[in-house]
Amino acid sequence: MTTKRGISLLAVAFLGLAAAVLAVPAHAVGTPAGTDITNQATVDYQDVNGNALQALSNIVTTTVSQVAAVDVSPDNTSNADPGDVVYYAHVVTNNGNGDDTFDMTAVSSNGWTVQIYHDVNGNGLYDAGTDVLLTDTDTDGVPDTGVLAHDTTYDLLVAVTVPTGAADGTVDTTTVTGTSSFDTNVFDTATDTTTIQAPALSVVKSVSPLGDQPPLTVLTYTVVITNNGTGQANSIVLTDPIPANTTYQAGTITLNGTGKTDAAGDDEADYNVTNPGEVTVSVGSLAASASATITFQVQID
Ligand SMILES: [Ca+2]
Ligand SMILES: [Ca+2]
Ligand SMILES: [Ca+2]
Repeated sequence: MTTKRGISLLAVAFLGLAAAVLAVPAHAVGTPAGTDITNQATVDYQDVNGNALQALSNIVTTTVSQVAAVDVSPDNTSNADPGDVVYYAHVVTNNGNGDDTFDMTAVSSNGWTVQIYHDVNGNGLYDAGTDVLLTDTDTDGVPDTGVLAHDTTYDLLVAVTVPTGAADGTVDTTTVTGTSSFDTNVFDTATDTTTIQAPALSVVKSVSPLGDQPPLTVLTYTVVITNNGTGQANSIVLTDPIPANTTYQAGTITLNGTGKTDAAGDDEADYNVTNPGEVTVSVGSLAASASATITFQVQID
């Protein structure tokens, strides 16, 4: 009993292995369409003297019909900045058993502009001048792969254009669909998920000392710029006009605790040069969650 059980388990394991090995090169839905399956029977017999005789049956023929199947892979995810064009690589596989043309669509959940390219050199990257927009080869109004033989693949690039005004944290899902022209009920989809990383600066000003102050009091203004977004902010420039009824106190500008001169061109800051009557500080870049602090002083007239 134990031995038989062991043998049967081994047999199952072997069959499973054989199936796995056979599955790799096998056609996804079997024998190619148009293949003739023919069958004929032979009967051998003898007469009373032992002479061999033979009779053949007629031949019956079955032609394999076409079945459509398609795979669109893989699903992709990416981060992107506003204004980016993100290219997602996909492979369309004709898993049917006959020639087929697959209509391709790609639709953004946010209604963003999406284009589909043939990745002509199959490198998964957009190459200007090499990769071309998909065309409608069968003139049904939808761009397609052209005729794909069974068990062959076609390389695509889906280009998602992120609008310049896209807010930090916006998520877009673009659905890519390939539909069989042989059987329009047969389709497959893949998704491209794009998460927007944009900078979002807050600017907070404070004054010291607080509260009502008499003339000749020196006021220290502090400006804190914080990037609350998930994308880097670049080319940050602060401008701050000196209020009426006050006088700027020479040489009081600081950036992140370091003193800056009032002259222009020698460091990040100046007073009354880049912008008349104003403090101007070129802060530069702030990564996500980073902040910069600017201070300067005025005296109440
Ligand atoms: Ca390419
Ligand atoms: Ca088409
Ligand atoms: Ca300066």
